[in-house]
Amino acid sequence: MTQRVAVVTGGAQGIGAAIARELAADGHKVVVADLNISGATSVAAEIDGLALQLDVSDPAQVETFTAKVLAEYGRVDILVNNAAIVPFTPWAEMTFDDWRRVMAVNVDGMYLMTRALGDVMIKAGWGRIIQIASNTFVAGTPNCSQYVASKGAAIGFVRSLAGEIGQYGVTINAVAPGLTETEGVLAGPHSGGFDYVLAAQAMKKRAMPSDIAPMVAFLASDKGGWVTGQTIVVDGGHTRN
Ligand code: NAD
Ligand code: 4PL
Repeated sequence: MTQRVAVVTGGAQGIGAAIARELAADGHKVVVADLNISGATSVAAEIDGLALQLDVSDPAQVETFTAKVLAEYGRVDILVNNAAIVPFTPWAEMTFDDWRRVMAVNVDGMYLMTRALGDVMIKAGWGRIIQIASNTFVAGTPNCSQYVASKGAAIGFVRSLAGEIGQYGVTINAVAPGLTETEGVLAGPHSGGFDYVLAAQAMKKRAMPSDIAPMVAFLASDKGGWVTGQTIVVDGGHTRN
């Protein structure tokens, strides 16, 4: 395989870390971008990648980040927009601040990163953009309506932008995982959802981050080049559409 430069946001732990490992195993140089620089540094060390601290919701930081990646490698071929806030917020308790923060990271972050790095790919004439969505958009999972709305935004974005950037050799797709055992989920109330989800899944086990990463790597590869504008649900058959 051609060695390419991949950026994985939120790569310090969970699904992002598994994606960083998978892309490195495919031979790519991986930039692990995260708010949590110590976590990003240990993942990057494991895979001979580069760790950079980044808040994807901050336009100035995204600009500096992009300049650093280009100074280091002179190219960016693959972008995985994985960083997100995964809240548990019953509607009765939701404030406008809760709503805005999730939109800032999950939606503005997707815009800013795609604007900055997608434009590099468009100029180069080859690229892969993968947005991590969620099967909550299909299932209508309660207690995180701002999050589900943000994942719907991602799915809409991918559908629309694919038609504009395909002519430059750039694909954009979404991967929609189901409930997956990550540090983030284990630390909060979503961990109480595993029994329900396991009963609904066709495949009877808890999803691990390593169950999600291979689909991302496929979409990032040359072999994935005829797939664009799609949302691939990777949830052990929890939802079926
Ligand atoms: P997690 O909470 O375990 O890890 C998220 C990572 O993103 C952390 O390292 C965190 O520091 C980083 N991050 C958060 N805000 C950031 C910001 N503003 N800038 C840069 N980095 C930031 O999450 P996870 O469970 O691994 O989820 C990863 C992705 O998968 C998310 O997009 C999430 O919505 C999606 N997803 C997760 C599940 C699940 O059940 N775990 C299911 C479906 C979809
Ligand atoms: C099925 O993406 O996909 C809870 C929390 N349950 O974040 C998710 C399911 C959660 C999910 C998700």
